[in-house]
Amino acid sequence: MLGRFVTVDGGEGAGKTTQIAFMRAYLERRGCRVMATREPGGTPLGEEIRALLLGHRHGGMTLTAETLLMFAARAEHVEQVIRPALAAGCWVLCDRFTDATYAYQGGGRGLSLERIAVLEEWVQGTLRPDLTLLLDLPVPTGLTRAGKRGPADRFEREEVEFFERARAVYLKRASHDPGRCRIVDASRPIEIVRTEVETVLAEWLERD
Ligand code: Z5A
Repeated sequence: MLGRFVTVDGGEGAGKTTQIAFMRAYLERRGCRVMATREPGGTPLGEEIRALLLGHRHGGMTLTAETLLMFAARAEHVEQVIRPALAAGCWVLCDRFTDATYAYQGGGRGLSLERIAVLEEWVQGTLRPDLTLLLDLPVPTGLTRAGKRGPADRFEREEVEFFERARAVYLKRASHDPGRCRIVDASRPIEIVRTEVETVLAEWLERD
């Protein structure tokens, strides 16, 4: 069976982690080998970079440094984890990927999308997700969910407008690339979202 690169993206508290656990179980029941991972992170160095990116004491990080750190973690992740797993026939389920850079560093912080595209090309070459599930929900709903988890990290302390701009970029990218992206209404109850996500995966399994 072919490996597939599936990314799950979306705003704060959209339910990415929750749904990836269901997706993993579903695909394994269907006989797939699955590797679940996340960004920023996914490798020992990537997890250290994640701690720098999310850590409170780095509130003054420049946008250039933030973006390059995202891609430094991604470079490790792509070469050490994602490409080898795909080559071994695994379904790779990745909690956030480059759409998040376009949304947060591009939409949220105002970095030019052309600059992000240059880094994407450099770090990933031709690697792009086969399927991206965009878990979309109103920003206040997601922030309320995420807020119940504990102290806010460096991103979670941003203003609502920052997340609204990120959401707009996510939705624009997804609507311009319907072959890759599926927008899932993540404001609905967990089990409803799960059913829709599993239906999408079932369609992809049919393609193999
Ligand atoms: N970032 C970036 O700027 N640029 C990049 O290139 C990348 C990332 C890759 C960390 O990401 C930050 O990195 C992120 C963007 C930035 N910050 N922001 N914003 P992250 O993915 O680790 O952080 P996150 O977005 O804060 O993830 P999260 O809040 O953990 O959300 P989630 O995984 O989507 O949600 P969850 O943990 O599954 O669920 C959250 C809670 O909601 C939990 O209590 C669930 O039980 C509940 N939940 C889930 N689904 C539902 C439904 N359907 N109904 C009701 N309640 C639900």
